[in-house]
Amino acid sequence: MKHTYHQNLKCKIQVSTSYGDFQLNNNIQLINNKILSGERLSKEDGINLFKINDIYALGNLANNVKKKKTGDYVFFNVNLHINLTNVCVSRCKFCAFSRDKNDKDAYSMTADEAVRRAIDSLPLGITEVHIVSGLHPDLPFEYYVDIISRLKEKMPKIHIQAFTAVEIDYFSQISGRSIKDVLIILKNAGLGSMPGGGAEIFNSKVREKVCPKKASGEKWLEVMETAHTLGLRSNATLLYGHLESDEEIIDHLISLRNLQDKTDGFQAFIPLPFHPKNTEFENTHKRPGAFENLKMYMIARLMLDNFDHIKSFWIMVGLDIAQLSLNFGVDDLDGTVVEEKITHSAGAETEQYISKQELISLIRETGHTPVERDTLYNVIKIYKE
Ligand code: V47
Repeated sequence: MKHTYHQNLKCKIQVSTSYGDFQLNNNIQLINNKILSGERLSKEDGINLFKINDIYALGNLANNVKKKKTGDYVFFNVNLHINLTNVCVSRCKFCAFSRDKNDKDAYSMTADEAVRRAIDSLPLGITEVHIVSGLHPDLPFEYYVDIISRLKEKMPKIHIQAFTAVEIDYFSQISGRSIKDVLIILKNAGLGSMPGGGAEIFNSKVREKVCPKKASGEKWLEVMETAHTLGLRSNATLLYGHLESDEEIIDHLISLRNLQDKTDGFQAFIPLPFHPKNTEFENTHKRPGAFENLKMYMIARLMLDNFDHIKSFWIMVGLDIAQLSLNFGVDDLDGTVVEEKITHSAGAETEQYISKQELISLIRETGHTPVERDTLYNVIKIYKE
């Protein structure tokens, strides 16, 4: 029989699609069975999850896990982000925020300025100040301790979540103290918990290419383990959409999962999509799209079975995807934020502030119950209809 071009093509597509569908449905079924029986997903399962493009099926799995953990609650917090300085000796290739100290637009806040900024945000009802900064070549460790003590003195009820594991490692180097001592001094000054930044991607080959001067993945994990042992809880992140492979992402998640088994000190995982504008990757990369972002949330939820919270940082994915993510495994929205410089230096077009009321409406529209939390996930208020 003579086939037309279209008949041939249709035939080929049908054959290959039905085989592909069979394989993928099989993968979803296997993964679903594992989840239902409480079996942990393997590295191979994780890599297979990336191949599944049926986001309804994947979303269903992730959402079921989310519901088991937090029911129909979706958490949010009212916070202020502060970046004390953009001067950084690390100059990571994915970062558009950092500057050398003599650059015209380099800045460093005084302790007074940082405290003033926090006090000015009190009328917004903030319960948390979140501080992440560059690795400044000249500011001494005492500068950071002083800021924490003064913030705590002026606002004793506000939780201070500050300094990535990379910053803590740097403080250890500039002060000549051990990581443990640095953390004890900061904790005594009023540090409440640590953000999850600086994790990027743990794989050393990729890390060497995207942030060669930064503390290693092993060091990041070591600092977090020490912090958790001292009773400081923290978050964890992943920067994706640059040079990393699916396998390297899964390895990153498994490293976090292993440490969580040991310490139970992580509160939330936040996947961060790379924004390439004004970075070395501006001409070679584009920002991950909606599909990739949702998939990342779902995969994180399914792989990180020992993390209670998967958080969407709406600043990086946009409010639309942040809202949609609530039906794809995410249970937490960060936050009111107020000021954000890192992603906005790299071309983010989102606002920098959203009101508490807007966050509540956004969550309600998805059929979830908004729950205002403090930094340690104590419930402040449940917003029932
Ligand atoms: O570590 C830097 C990332 C992080 C870019 O713990 C970039 O609750 C995208 O960690 N495109 C800092 N991302 C922010 C961060 C964070 C944010 C919100 C909540 C929490 C939390 C932590 O931002 C850095 C790096 O991974 N980053 N440059 C960029 N061009």
